[in-house]
Amino acid sequence: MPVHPARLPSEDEITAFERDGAVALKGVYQPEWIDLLRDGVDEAMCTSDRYTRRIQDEGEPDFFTDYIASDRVPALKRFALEGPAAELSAAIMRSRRANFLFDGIFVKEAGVAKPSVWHQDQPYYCAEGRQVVVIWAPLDSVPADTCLQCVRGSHTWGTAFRPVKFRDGASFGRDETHGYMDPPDVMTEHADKLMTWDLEPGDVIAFHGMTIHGAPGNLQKSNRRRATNSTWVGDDTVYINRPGVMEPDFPDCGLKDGDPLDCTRFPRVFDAS
Ligand SMILES: O=C(O)CCC(=O)C(=O)O
Repeated sequence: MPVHPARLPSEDEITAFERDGAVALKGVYQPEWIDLLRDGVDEAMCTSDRYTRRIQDEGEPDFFTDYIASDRVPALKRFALEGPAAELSAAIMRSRRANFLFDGIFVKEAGVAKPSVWHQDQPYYCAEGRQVVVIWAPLDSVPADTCLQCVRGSHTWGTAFRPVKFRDGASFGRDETHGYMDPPDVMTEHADKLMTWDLEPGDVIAFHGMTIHGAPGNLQKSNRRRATNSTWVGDDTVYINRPGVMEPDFPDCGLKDGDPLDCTRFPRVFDAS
């Protein structure tokens, strides 16, 4: 079994997550797990795999992103399988179990102006269901003007938006003809619904897989903005093969549409039953 988080979410926090699609949970990852994640990110940044990207706009430092780095970095694998995220995720989803889907790394060096595009996560990948939570964890102090931002209530809109590539906004081959709408112009249409937070290492944002979110650049003078996320699914969530290219994709997972996301590729890390 994985370790317990430093604390579990309160009933008010779970209700806020259900209502708003995102909630900040302060002080839930113990310092030793933050150290492990920092080591894992350092190692991931020295290596690469099929989802490793170093996005560099003219004259700017790198915006490093990666998915499933836990496949090649033991510290990240250990965090996923033994760390505090699994039980936290089950609690926030009100699920008996939490299966680990994959993890992500998002490092914006000081001076990276590039924003992380507005998007929902689920339309990128193979999870269909209501119990999907992403736990976004900063590894540095993050002021609200640099932090992840979430559009309050957008997980309840009943609309899947067309996923686009962070680097250049290119399509993954899913659009309106497949039921994926053009993403809204958040800053003009939904600026009044933006939620963001001042966070310290150990705090996380738990957001729903259908919540629209994005992040500004890191215009701090010298502070890096390192963050990892991990995506978890619960009892009601199943595999879906989406049209076009999925990211990340798991071609060898052996699942077909409607199968529970509960197998070696997507291990059941927490189980309260
Ligand atoms: O940290 C970022 O800049 C973006 C994170 C993100 O989009 C995610 O966690 O899904």
